Amino acid sequence: MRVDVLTIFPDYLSPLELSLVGKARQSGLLDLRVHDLREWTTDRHRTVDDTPFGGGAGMVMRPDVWGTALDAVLDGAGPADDVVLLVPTPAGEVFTQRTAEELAGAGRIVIACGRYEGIDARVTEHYAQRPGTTVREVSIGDYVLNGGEVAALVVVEAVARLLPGVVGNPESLVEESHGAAGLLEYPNYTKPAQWRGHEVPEVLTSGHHANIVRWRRDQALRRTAERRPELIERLPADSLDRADRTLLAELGWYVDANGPRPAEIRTAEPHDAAALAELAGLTFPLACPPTLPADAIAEFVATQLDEASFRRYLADPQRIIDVATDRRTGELLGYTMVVLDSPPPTDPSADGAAELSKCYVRPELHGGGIAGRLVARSRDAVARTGAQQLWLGTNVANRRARRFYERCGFAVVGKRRFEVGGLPQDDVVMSTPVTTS
Ligand code: JF5
Repeated sequence: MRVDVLTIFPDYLSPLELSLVGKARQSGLLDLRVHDLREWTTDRHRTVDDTPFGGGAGMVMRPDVWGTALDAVLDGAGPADDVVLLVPTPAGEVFTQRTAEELAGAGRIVIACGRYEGIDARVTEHYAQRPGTTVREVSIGDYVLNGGEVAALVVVEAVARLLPGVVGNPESLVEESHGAAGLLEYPNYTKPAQWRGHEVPEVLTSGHHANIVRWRRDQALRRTAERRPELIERLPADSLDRADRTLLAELGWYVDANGPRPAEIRTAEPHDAAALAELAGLTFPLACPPTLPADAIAEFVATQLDEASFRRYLADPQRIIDVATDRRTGELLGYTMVVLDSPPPTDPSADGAAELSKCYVRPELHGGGIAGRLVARSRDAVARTGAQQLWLGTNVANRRARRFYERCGFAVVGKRRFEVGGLPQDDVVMSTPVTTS
């Protein structure tokens, strides 16, 4: 690949003689040429800049000097079509790994390093019209440098290491492109196993490969959520497995069809009554066995899960309702309702038992970790009341619910009959001890 850099400080690019890029040049994989812009000046002072039209501070680089220089370099050796004219500027599109990959596939690159307040805007306008040429103004980050040279170093290094044969072990590029699947890298460790009192995470020395893969994935997700939450929002939903979703839920995210979104878990408020009734009406029928007639379900929904009922539940000091909502839109995603001082039918004399009477999440969000967070929050709230156990009843036929509650620490302790619309239903009773943490 041919790369030309134009600058008034050619020495600034001498690091490109070193290391991997230097080797790529020596081996002929990279034909990199650095030119002094002042070679194309015509006046005694070798002037490259002038005062800005319209006034203001600083100087602007003259288009005539740049035009002569760029014509000479572009019409020199190297492919004439498929040229990218790259102009580093804080006002450019963000330079990313994707940009580097695109540039690695270009025929040739010419980098124009501006100084002062930048280059007269007609230069990019002009070369954008040149056949076979693409102009890209790129920013390497939201900060200001004195000139484009350091950005040029960044671009050349990022592109050169993608050229075939430049990186010794192409495996490391493959590993990276997994990381480039949108997460920050997990932390790395090597010997010694103990250093200044800091240990290597035990899982990495366990030899348990699957656990190591999972741990690294968790670390990558945690780091990304903490440092670059905007990257979390760009993860495709189908790239996230159940363990990812459970972890993301702990970190305050839920996953819908479009990918992760910030969630909020909070105590329900009176204004939630209508949304709670709407979600209850939607989700309750889905938890009923197929043998239950629709009118029995409808009657239960109309009398126990309507807005007025939820208003009463919300006002009842014996009930704790928690909700999960989309942090941006406020949309209700799921809810739990606990009834305090409600002993399980399997142990009617149990003192200080609380009932998890509702736990529902929008069906399209099932498996997204929201229900687990809601149950954890309900359990904490119950623990603060001093209750010893939390129990629930769920239809015997609802295996999915039973498996979920088991993962939450509930165990089956017996059975009960539960009336829906006047028809007795068989429920399993499950319970979990509640301890103050
Ligand atoms: C430059 C006008 C170019 O400062 C930068 C830069 C920051 N992020 N990416 C590039 O480039 C030098 C400064 C002022 C034009």
